[in-house]
Parts: sequence; structure tokens; C-alpha cells
Amino acid sequence: MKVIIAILNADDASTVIQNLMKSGYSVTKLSTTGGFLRAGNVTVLIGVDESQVQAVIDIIGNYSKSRKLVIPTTSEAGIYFYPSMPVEVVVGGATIFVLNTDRFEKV
Ligand code: 2BA
Repeated sequence: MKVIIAILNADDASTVIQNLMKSGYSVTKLSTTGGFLRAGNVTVLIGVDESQVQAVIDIIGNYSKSRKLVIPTTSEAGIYFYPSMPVEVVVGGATIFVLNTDRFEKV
């Protein structure tokens, strides 16, 4: 048994979840926030047999797009913050972790 943790862009999340569920996978959705952009994203937990891991990753990959965002930055000098050059970051598709699970039970 494996647990897949996938961090999705909020704009892709419902399509990814719909397609996972259509393929028969159980999904738990968590509302999360990225530490760098401090913007909302969506984390999903999916428990599957080892043989299903790649199929789940393929579905997530097929429906997650990468996006370029331009974000403002500030520089700090003492107690003052000065606006400086905007920077471009590429966000996503999805960030995926696959974890081993010792035990899975529903009681
Ligand atoms: P955020 O932390 O808000 O990061 C959004 C995007 O900003 C990242 O996209 C990356 O392109 C950029 N970024 C993040 N940290 C940076 C840094 N220190 N310097 C420069 N640019 C930086 P993604 O890599 O696609 O990540 C999307 C979201 O996935 C992240 O949102 C975070 O919530 C999560 N994530 C990514 N890698 C992770 C990791 N190793 N562990 C835990 N969560 C992760």
C-alpha cells in the first residue's frame, strides 16, 4: 500500500480530482497554502496499491498545467521595505510524493 500526496494548483484541482474519481480512486482533498507564494493550493491524499501508483501519477500529470507567474518582490532596509524588480516563477504542474504505508485499516 502506498499513499500519494500531490500538491496541485488550485485551478487544476477539480479536474484532477474528477478524473481520479472517475477512474475509481478514493481521494481526500485538503486546502493548503504554499510557503513561497503564500497562495492557496490543493493537496490530495490517495491511498493505492503499489501497482496503481503510476496510473495515478499519469492522471495527475495529464490534468496539471505549469504556469508562469510574475510576483512583486520587496527588499528590506532596516524597518523600511522598498519595492524592487518583479520576478517570474514557474508553478507546477503538480508536486508529488509517494510514501510507503505500514498498515491500512478501516474500522
Ligand atoms: P509555493 O511554496 O507557494 O511555491 C510556488 C512556486 O514558487 C514553486 O512552484 C516554485 O516555482 C517557486 N518557489 C518555491 N520556493 C522557492 C524559492 N525558495 N525560491 C525561488 N522560487 C521558489 P512549485 O515547485 O511547482 O511548487 C508548488 C507548490 O508545491 C509550492 O507552493 C508548495 O506548496 C509545494 N511544494 C513544492 N515543492 C515542495 C516540497 N519539496 N515540499 C513541500 N511542498 C512543496
